[in-house]
Amino acid sequence: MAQQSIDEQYMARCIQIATNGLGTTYPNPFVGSIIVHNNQIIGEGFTSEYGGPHAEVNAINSVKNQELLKESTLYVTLEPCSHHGKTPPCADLIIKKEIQKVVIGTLDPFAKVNGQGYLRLLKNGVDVTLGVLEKECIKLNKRFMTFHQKKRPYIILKWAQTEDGYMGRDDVQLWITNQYTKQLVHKWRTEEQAILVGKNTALIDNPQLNSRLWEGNNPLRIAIDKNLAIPRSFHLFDQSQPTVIFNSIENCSEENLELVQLDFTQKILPQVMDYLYENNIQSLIIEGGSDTIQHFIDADLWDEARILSSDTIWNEGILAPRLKGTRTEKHRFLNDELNIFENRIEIEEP
Ligand code: AOF
Ligand code: ZN
Repeated sequence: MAQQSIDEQYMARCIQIATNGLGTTYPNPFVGSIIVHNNQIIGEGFTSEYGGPHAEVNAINSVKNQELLKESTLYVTLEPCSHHGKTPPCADLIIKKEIQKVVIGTLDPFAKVNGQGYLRLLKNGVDVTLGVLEKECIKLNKRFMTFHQKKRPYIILKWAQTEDGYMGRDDVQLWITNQYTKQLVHKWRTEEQAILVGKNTALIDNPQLNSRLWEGNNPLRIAIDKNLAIPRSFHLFDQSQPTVIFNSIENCSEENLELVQLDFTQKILPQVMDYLYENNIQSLIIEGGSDTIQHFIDADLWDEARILSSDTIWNEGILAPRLKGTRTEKHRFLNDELNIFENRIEIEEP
């Protein structure tokens, strides 16, 4: 088999194992790495929880016979780091272990690395191949990449709508989808670093915005509530997880609660983005309501929409948000009996 295709197969395995880290490594990217000796995988690793070892370290440590490293190739989805952060540089470890060949998916846009890990390997005589399955490796860490390139979190819009395009009522909370999709949404919540709703959704639904139906981390809860109208008895204030309320009133904070004052005479979404960037929030899922989501769409502040559509007809209610001029992919979701679709729409970079 041609070397390129062999490299691609091994890189595909790296991508596969990297996803084990999704939702646990923030604000670190989740990376996958394998060690190949004589066409055999002899070690594998993925990024540990935040603060823990990187993928390459875990892959190297998993090799029983460390002597074999000198004759092995290390594959990794992201450029090995070159800086001292919470952990020492992976590039130095690779050099120390005398690994001769390294195959990298894509460069790390983080300012402290940004090509320097790649260069350090080259300068030390390592045979480096760059850009294997590059598109896939960039997509794998779309959150981390977007955060560093656009200086804002990766934004996912999520809503459920009826077949005739309604998503709710302004007085009561109604369910469009079912227990299976609810669980799916909780899984999605474990994957993102923060979750945001507007005031109306908070008032009508009194949401908990946690991941109680799926094993994993809870996201940072965020609400936009100009006049602090959400009652303190609501779930958002139960102190069960860190919560940020953007408002116009005062600046004070309590345990697990941050009241962040914005200037409501100016556009607020850029201010929200600045806050999230400064606080290293790399991904955000927005769960409503319609107006809040529409504001993000109108400001072109989104990367992906996940729309759960059921075959119910309401004939009235609050209209679901409208996306403009984007590529749509429609998937039949769950099984035929449930009649629920997930449309996943992603903005494609030129
Ligand atoms: C790698 N392999 O698996 C990951 C990398 O504070 P630290 O030491 O954990 O470093 C964090 C930075 O390291 C992070 O911003 C990103 O640039 C890189 N992540 N690098 O070689 C990995 N997760
Ligand atoms: Zn590293």
